[in-house]
Amino acid sequence: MLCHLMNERIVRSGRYLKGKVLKPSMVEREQKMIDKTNWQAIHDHVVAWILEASAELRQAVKGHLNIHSKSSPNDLVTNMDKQIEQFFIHKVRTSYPNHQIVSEEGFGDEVKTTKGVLWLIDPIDGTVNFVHQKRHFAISVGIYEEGIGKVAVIYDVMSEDMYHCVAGQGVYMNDEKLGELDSGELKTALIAVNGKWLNKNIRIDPEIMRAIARHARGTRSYGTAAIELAYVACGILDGYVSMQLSPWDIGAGLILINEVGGKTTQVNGDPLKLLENNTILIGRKGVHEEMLRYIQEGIEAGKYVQQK
Ligand code: 2AM
Ligand code: CA
Repeated sequence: MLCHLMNERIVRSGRYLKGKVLKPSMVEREQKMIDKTNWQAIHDHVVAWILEASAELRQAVKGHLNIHSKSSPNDLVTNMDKQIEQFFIHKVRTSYPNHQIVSEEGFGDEVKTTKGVLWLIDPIDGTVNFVHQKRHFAISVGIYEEGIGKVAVIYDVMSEDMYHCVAGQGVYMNDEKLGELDSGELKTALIAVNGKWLNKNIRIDPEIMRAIARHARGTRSYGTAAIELAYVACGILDGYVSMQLSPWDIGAGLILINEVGGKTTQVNGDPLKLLENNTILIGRKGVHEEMLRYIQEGIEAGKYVQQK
């Protein structure tokens, strides 16, 4: 408390620190050093934990997996989803006991607000790929403070590619720093979309999705939202649309995309809600607007789009 009061005085007066007279710029620097959470240190912890966990997963795909279905036969969970989630939760609770955790398999906290520091963890994003293909699955960790993205790490476990950032310092694919995303056009864009949204389904009139697919250069489907979002952030894809994703599927990817200047909304253009299931419309500028226009035209023509 004393430190907090002193900091306030330093910032207000711009003059005093430890008895010395400081210039305002020096005061700002000192202020940052005193009371800023060290996001770089947290990022480095996450990277170390992910590398440890991914070694376990690469071993696990060589052996027997214990597989169960959850809400439907396509919604799978394995012993490894649970084991890796518990590993992360133990690490976070030990190192950062005041932080909140939302995670897919339910070992995290009952989180009602985005106050404080919030971790969104998916121990295996793309569990169906993990089970069937033994590749194309990721660990996804996104960290927010007061609802604002701070650290993101997405790790493609089998290719060993890491997409990561500390907010404000740029996105990296492994050691390579990525630039801001340029604006683009749908006719030269590759869009990720799951085939199920192009066929009859309860959430969106497939004609709307087909219009987007028809006007794009091509469509792709990878079966893991985290990797698809990372691909948009680094320009391997130009857009992504999905009618149902959970907070842990998108927590890290949204931070990466925002960091490189991409657009992130629900499919009707509304802002995303961090603690709820969302529809997702993601893209570089230009491409996002064109996809949104096809969706809005469909809605105006009376076609159905279900937001929940
Ligand atoms: P998961 O593998 O962690 O479950 C597959 O298209 C993508 O959608 C994956 O990222 C998958 O995450 C996610 N997914 C699958 N079923 C889902 C559901 N019922 N709700 C939200 N996301 C889902
Ligand atoms: Ca998962």
